[in-house]
Amino acid sequence: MRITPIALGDPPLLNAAGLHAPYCLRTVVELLTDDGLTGLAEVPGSAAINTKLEAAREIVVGRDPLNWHALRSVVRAHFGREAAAARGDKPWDQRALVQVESALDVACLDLAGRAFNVPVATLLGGIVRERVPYSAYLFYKYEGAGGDWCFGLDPNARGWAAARQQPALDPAGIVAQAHAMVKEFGFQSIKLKGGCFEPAEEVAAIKALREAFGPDVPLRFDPNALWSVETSIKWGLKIEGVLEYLEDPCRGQESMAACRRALKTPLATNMCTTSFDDLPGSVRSGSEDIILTDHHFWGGLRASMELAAHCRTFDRGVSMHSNNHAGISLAAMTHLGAAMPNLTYALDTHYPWQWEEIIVGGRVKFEGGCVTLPKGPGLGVELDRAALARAHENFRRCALTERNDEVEMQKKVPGWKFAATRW
Ligand code: GKR
Ligand code: MG
Repeated sequence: MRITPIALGDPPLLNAAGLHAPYCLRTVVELLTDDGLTGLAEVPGSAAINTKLEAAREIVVGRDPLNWHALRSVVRAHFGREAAAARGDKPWDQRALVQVESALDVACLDLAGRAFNVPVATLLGGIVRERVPYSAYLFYKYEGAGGDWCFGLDPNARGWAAARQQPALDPAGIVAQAHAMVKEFGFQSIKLKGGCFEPAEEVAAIKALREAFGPDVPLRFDPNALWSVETSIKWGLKIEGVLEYLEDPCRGQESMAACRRALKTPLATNMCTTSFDDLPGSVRSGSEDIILTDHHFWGGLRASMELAAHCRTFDRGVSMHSNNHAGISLAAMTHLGAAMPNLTYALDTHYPWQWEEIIVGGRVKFEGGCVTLPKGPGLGVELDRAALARAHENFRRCALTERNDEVEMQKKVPGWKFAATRW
């Protein structure tokens, strides 16, 4: 079992918890078998996750990668339970143990696919779509592209690479960003990350997007639970009929349920229903219409398929959440998108915001907003060792040990504080 922490350049993107650092952290996990196969996985990187992955090594090595249930129960017996509340109140999920399960699940599936010469999507039940649609993911941002460019701009950048380093702090900036991203990747749906400015400003940006792209381009908006129930209803009513879904306007299942009773717009979540322990509360309260799966946070691709069955039973839609990621995660997300019959929304991805890659062949191509299921067995991707070494060197040099958007924001706005409910 090899564990390699990496850092990839990331622009100064704003969100409810502050600002992205110049690098985002990921960790690459490789499982090597005694007959020479290597299974890959990629998870969010942090000292807490890496420590747990290291601690898992002694119980993983020597196990059968084809017996997932046995491996998962050994992991659970070793580490104990991780409470749903360990998710925390930030936009991203801060649990660590679930990442160990996710990494092992994906790497074991990659191994099985390679051993039997079939794609991971086949092992998840079969391919229902070869071309998996993704959504544009817009962010308010400061000027800059992140990474090595964090203290300056690349004057030679063209197209999306040039647009990516532009600031976007008002509706015109957001619309310009959307045009550049859609032109480059062909996305057919658009999401705006909110929770950064007063609701009136962000709602104006949504209306500007609607004006610019028309009613046929589905729009999503995600204030990451920074609004009170009253604010959610007040502003939600002003954009009734405009959104495909409104994501986590307010915090917690009961608040989401109250908001849902008042609005016709479907509500989606990656904040109030994020684990199997949360499902009974979701059904009882009726907190959302759509659950955003993310194999990193639900404990792997097979766990996401289990979630999909729950969603089918309880009449929930399924869409997909994303954090910053590289090509191994993109391949895993695409296999899940290819195999899940009821994943009928375009998937979220942060992929356009990065420019580096750690897989052979470099950056993955999007056509018409879609990623075509990779050819080849397993996940269908191979590690580019030289690129992995560079990304690991970035990790060593940037000296980040966890994601802390509040600290990054304080570098720009001294004294800035995260608030669980701001408006
Ligand atoms: O990367 O800033 C970000 C996002 O806000 C991310 O942390 C969230 O987890 O993409 C996310 C979401 O809530 O949909
Ligand atoms: Mg969200």
